[in-house]
Amino acid sequence: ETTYSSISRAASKSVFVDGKSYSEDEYTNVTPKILSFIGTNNHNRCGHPLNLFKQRLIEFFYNHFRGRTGNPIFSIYDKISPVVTTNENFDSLLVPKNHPSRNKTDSYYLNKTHMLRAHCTAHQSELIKMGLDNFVVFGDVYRRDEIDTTHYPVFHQADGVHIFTPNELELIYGTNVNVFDDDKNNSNNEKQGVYSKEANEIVTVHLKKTLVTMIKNIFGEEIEYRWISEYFPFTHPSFELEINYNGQWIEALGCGVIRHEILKNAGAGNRIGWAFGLGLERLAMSFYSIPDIRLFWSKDSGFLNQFQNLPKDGRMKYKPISIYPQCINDISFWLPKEKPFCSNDFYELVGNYGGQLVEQVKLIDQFKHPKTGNVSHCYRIVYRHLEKTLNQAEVNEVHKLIETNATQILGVKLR
Ligand code: FA5
Ligand code: MG
Repeated sequence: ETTYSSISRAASKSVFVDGKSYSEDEYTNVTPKILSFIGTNNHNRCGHPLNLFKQRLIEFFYNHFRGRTGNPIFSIYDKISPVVTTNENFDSLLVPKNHPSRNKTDSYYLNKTHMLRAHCTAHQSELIKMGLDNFVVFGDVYRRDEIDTTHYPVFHQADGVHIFTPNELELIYGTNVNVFDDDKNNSNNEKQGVYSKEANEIVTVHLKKTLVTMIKNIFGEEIEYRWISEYFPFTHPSFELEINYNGQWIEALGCGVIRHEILKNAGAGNRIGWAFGLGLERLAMSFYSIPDIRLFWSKDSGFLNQFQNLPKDGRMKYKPISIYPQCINDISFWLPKEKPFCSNDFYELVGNYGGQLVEQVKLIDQFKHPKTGNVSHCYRIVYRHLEKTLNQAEVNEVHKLIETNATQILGVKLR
């Protein structure tokens, strides 16, 4: 990393991201590799498991929170640039000047004032300043971290905020609630000094109930979960929600009652509210049984294809793809005129004769001859062995078998 980035730094003196330039200084530690992830936006790519999972979360927030006229009250943001100021990522959230997350060893800096967001919470203050009370921000976040099956230097988060109107608190509580405490110094493990015991209780219970409902809504009623007390500079009290997946507890999200000072600085000093931040990969990995976080970056069609035709509310168990390379062979034929032909028959035949070697089959082209009216289909068959590298000769043998049987059984004529 050191040599690579110092070479590029010596050559340019500026970092370019999204058409903007940032002059380098002693803080600059982004690498070309890290910068190359920006703009990929897996969470916005149709058919990507992160996108499917994001849609489930959006659906939950739209349906669960509705205004008096039945309209969804949460707004969704998923196209905010990951380049933020250190003020947005840290100061606006009351992160102390000496907090370890500010270190160059932990975060990616463009320079002293600009960085790649380390969490989506970086946008909280700005959005509240804009007058928003209910929103969820989806985005890619960047942290200097090791790479293993559950950690990657780029991952995605969803950050939600819900700020209560006085009317809403009253509706929940049944009677008028004082948001603030008469004794401002009355802070303890359970609450911030400024807020009243009742308001703090209502918001904490509402927060936990919402997030558990969200998790159950996605994973099913049976999902096992537990709350853990946590610390974040920007919330108090703070919690972490863990879910049990295959006997293992995984950290799904962090949350808490927003620090009053943040609301005050953003022009909402007369209010109380909650916030949470969750890791999209972590939850999507459990949901779809994806064993390795690196797979989210896979360009291998064996990975992405499995999610391609999945309905938005569908759940599936990811089938591990082999590490061995694919062999791709196409087959084209004229359909029989004398009997009906259906693609599923061909898929089944390919399965019968190709067996375990076939990873995917798909119709990639069809053509109707303008004069004869004959119809031809072209299918792409992707072969891949689970335990070894296939050679073309082996594949050809199976492919030949499929051709012969398609001719005999289905009555097609090879082109
Ligand atoms: C945060 O990032 C806080 N901003 C969350 C928050 C927001 C708390 C609002 C309170 C209010 P944390 O660093 O724990 O917290 O990350 C949040 C979630 O992101 C984790 O629960 C986990 O699901 C996911 N996550 C964290 N680190 C990684 C990683 N290296 N790879 C994949 N997912 C990760
Ligand atoms: Mg955490």
